[in-house]
Amino acid sequence: MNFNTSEDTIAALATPPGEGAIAIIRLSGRNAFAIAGKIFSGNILQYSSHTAHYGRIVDFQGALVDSVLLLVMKHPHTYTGEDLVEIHCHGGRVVTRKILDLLTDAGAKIAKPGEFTLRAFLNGKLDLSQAEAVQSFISSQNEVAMNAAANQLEGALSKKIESFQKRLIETIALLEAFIDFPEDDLGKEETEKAHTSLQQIVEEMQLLADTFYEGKIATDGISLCIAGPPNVGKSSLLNALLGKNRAIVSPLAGTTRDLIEETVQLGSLHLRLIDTAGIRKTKEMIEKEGIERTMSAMKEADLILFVLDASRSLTKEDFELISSLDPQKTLFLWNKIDLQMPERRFDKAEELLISVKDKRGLSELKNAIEKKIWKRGVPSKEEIIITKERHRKALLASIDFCKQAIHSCEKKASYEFTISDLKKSLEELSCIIGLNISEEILSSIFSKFCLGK
Ligand SMILES: Nc1nc2c(ncn2[C@@H]2O[C@H](COP(=O)(O)OP(=O)(O)O)[C@@H](O)[C@H]2O)c(=O)[nH]1
Ligand SMILES: [Mg+2]
Repeated sequence: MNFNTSEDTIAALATPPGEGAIAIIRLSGRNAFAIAGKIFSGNILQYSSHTAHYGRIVDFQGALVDSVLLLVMKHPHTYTGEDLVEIHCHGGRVVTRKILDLLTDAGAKIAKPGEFTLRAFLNGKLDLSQAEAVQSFISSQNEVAMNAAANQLEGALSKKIESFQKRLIETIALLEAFIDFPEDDLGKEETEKAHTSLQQIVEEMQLLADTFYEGKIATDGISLCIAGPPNVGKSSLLNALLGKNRAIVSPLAGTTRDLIEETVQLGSLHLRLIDTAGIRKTKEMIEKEGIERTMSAMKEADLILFVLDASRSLTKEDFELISSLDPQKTLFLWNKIDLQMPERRFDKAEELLISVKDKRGLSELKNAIEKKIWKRGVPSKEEIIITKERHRKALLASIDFCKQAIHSCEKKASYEFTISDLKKSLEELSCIIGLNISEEILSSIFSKFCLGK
């Protein structure tokens, strides 16, 4: 995707399209004031920065289009770092279209998705990881994702990356000094200092890279598959977790045949819940296909809630199935304890006693799901967690180069090799905050933004 050149003044609707109390149209670039001035009743060029003005938008024949509030913000203290105008008009499809048409007729270009933020990045208002955080913040589905994005937007991730860089640069400087003055032999103590420092950096970078586990859960959510034999209350449980009657519940075995998927927010988790066909031997074609789908849904799921009926004994088939499950990603639920407590329990597996009918054990179930997923606990508000695969890859590459540097340090190879590896490690970190970044990568990042941002 090609963005407009920085010579262009860009315009876009910054609020969601459709009907609303107000809509905001943004205009950014060197001619923003002149262009807006062509269709606004007031004299924009005379306004002071960061002031709001009530006036009329008129077409080129002088006919009234809308009464609006117009915000004037002069560069460099603006979101994009350029002159910026916001037109707060009535939130209708036709009126916003009309104003945008007038702006383009007056010389503005329509902005591509993410183009305002791209300009903010290019003008040094935000670094790349902060710019990426803008979209993550807007699209976050839960508080953990929102906090992670907020920290990143505030520059916490950038600061952390910069601190790694600073320490790498210090080590490079130490080694370079030795190359420049080889007669001053780098003492054993100093070599050890460099070695320890690099090892510490690697450890800390690895810890940060590992937070991608939490980051992915927060941003992508998790898939949770409800499975088990027929008639144990799987669909009833789905409905209870959703708080609505989504799936058909019936005393007849084999009622649910296809997968039923719904998303729901459960505490700190964004869940994709999947109800499945009960697993049993059957000759019936459709049910058979349903059971195959159950099996693949179980394989793909992050977590399986394996439901059993506490009021009936387990069959040989049930046992076979249970022993084939991965205990790492399975919670066993004995349902219908309103009828009877289960006869037997498993030795090592995690099990819970519930009654969907009486709503017993459901809040314990929610806690158990959260605990099972957030293996290290729910991330705190201040915690810096990475949420982008791009960042994780760059960190891992940086770690690899750093490890190579440590290795050549240990082998007492020439310091040139160590320095060269450390510089590569540094470059990988730079990519995260947006130095050394190709246009292609920039384009792929910003094109995922919503329009007008
Ligand atoms: N007594 C009792 N019956 C339940 C409970 N949960 C579900 N049922 C009943 O068990 C039958 C099968 O439920 P359903 O959700 O369709 O099971 P599925 O085949 O596993 O999806 C229905 O008649 C439900 O009303 C429970 O906790 N206690
Ligand atoms: Mg069912």
